[in-house]
Amino acid sequence: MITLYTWTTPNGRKVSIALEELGLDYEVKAVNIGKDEQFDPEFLKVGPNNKIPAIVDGDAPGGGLPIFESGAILVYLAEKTGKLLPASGPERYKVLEWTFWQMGGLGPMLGQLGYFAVRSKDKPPEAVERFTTEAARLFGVMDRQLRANPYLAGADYSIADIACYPWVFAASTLLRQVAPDAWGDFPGIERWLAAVGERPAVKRGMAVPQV
Ligand SMILES: N[C@@H](CCC(=O)N[C@@H](CS)C(=O)NCC(=O)O)C(=O)O
Repeated sequence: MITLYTWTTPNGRKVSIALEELGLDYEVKAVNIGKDEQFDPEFLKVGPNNKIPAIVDGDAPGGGLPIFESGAILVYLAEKTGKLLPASGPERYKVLEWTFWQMGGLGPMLGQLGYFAVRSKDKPPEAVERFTTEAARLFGVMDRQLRANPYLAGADYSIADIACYPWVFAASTLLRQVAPDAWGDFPGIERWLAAVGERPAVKRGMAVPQV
């Protein structure tokens, strides 16, 4: 059994979607980051960076295996099951390319935009503009890829789509209202959002954790 430490945020939902898609048995431990539970010493044993998500795979060879960082978790789950990430060849690197693009670009930039445009008291204009511009650029990159391909890494749905979906979903709803300049005419993204959002496993994963 896998234990998932998570909260109601895009990074957490990447992992619940993957667990649902892969049909893996898991239990959920909600870590309320609004109440600083990510600093609980018990959680730090699996999440030493004070952030969700993290998992412990109780069935790993050699005993319970803790893993933090959503990208590492997605690769681990895909390799454990042999699904959503090709084992070798150019297709594998296409999936990794777009997965890391999310981890190093889309996620952090949208996270900062969300902070400065929504949660910050002062909403400093320079910071809002910097992250709005970068978010718009990243959406443009993503849209070009999705106009030319059904999914981010090409023909097949993969962990790259799972990594991006909860972030783009949040951006297309909340962020679109508070930072409208970040969102333009993105038919490729709109088509992909609808297609991915229709998947039953995505619907189930987006509802985790239930609080
Ligand atoms: N690079 C990390 C980012 C994780 C992350 O930023 N998690 C947020 C929630 S989406 C968090 O736990 N924040 C709590 C905090 O910053 O104290 C990953 O991909 O797992």
